[in-house]
Amino acid sequence: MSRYYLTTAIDYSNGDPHIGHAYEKVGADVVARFHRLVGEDVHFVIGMDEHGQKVAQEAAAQGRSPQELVDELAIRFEGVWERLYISHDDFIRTTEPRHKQAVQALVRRIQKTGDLYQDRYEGYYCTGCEAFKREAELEDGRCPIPPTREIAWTDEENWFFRLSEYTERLISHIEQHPEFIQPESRRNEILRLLEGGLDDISASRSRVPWGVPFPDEDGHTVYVWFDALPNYISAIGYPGAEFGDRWPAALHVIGKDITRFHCVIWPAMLLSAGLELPGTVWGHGFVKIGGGKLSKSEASLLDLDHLIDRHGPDAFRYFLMREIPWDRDRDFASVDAFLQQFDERYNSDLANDLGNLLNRTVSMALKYRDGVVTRSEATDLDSVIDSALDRYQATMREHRLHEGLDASMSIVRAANGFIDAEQPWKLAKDPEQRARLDDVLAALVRALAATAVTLEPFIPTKAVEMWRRLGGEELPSLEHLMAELPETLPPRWDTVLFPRAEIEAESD
Ligand code: ME8
Repeated sequence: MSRYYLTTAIDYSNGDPHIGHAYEKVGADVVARFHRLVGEDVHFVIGMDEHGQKVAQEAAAQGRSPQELVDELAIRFEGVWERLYISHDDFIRTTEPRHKQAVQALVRRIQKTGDLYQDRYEGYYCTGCEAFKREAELEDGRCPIPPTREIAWTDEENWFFRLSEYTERLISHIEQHPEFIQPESRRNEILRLLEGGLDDISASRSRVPWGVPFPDEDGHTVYVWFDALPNYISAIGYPGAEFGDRWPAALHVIGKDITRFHCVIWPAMLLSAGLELPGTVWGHGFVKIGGGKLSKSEASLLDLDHLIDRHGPDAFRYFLMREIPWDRDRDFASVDAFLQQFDERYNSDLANDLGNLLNRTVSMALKYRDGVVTRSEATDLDSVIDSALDRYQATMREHRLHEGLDASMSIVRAANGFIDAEQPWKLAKDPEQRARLDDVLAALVRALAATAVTLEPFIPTKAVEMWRRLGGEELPSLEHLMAELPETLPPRWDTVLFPRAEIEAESD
């Protein structure tokens, strides 16, 4: 069975989970579930980035110890991921002993290759990015990425990593492996950056006590990105032998603001340590409101628990994946526009198109055939299903998740059109059309089955509910879908897949 190890960014433990975090975790979960659906041995890791100045400052502001803060937030994040059906196999926290040991082992290994040296760092540090900044990266003395944060002048003795030595090797790896950085826009960005040359970077901090102790160097901690990036190997047992069973990762899912860390610093660290590079780094876009990054107040208006409660977890997952393409930014004019769009999508795609298709098909099969669906001739609808399934697989394998979702929903649209064109209620009145009615009903059941299976990565519990309403039990793999089609629908049940939402009229 082929193995598929994928990860997401580990989230900073300095505040509540927000919609950007949810978008990323849901997208990665869709990828994980798709790979399980095609029969691969998936290992999916997410987690928390718990060290560094940002976390220490937040704890201090709350008058608490950093450990207390990160323990509480880890529970909060995991609770939301559970509500959103994130199917991770592991949840790595950088304060765990297994992680600290792995980081120290990796630092020692890099040290042995001669890529670490001591020097003095004098320059700016942005706590928001947890990154050292060149003067040229600042605008009016501030970092433009988290513009609300003060930038601090730092002067400290550090261990430095010879990042500059890896420029050529990174360029050649990226050129030889077009799949390494995706989507294309991110790849070009990183190539441009590399062409400009790299500076060495600090690997330790001597003024930040909240971190992994730097090996054999009292008072130094590992620089937070040098600590965070190795979560991808600590979670699978580095430096133990079992690490080799999962590494290299097939995919790192991250946001576009941290591609530099994942496509330059991380691969250079791995090359230095003599480890293989991950297959693909996917830098997804940003959810924006009013053109900018989410402000704290917008993030709290888009509270994840409220959004999940609004139409249920499946619907929220659907909306994120339907409305925010996986390869670029999506800007909503305002929080209200976001919510309005969510309600409209819910009613049009889920309550109307999908819910009605299921309802109409099941009702007709029960009414006209007592729920027994006979195997039948292929219809026009079947050729739509076949080509949608091909498109689904091709796009999902390339991580074009919004296109995969569209392929799946195209079956729903075609099936609704098919009902309107065939008018089964008329066929049912005409004894000569018996065979045609059987063909039509069976094709509709096949369409729904294909929809249920292909939507599983997006709406996992509703997809299973759909499958059960068709008479199935466990969802089959994509390969066995048509062979495992149930033939008898269970009697009617009362629940509606997606009840229509009452939408309040716009207030302004
Ligand atoms: O960057 N839209 O943590 P983080 C989409 N700890 N994605 C967004 C987003 C938005 N509005 N805002 C944030 C960190 N993200 C580090 C990662 S990995 C070794 C260490 C994404 O909590 C962001 O791009 O700031 C990142 O991938 C993830 O959420 C966590 O962000």
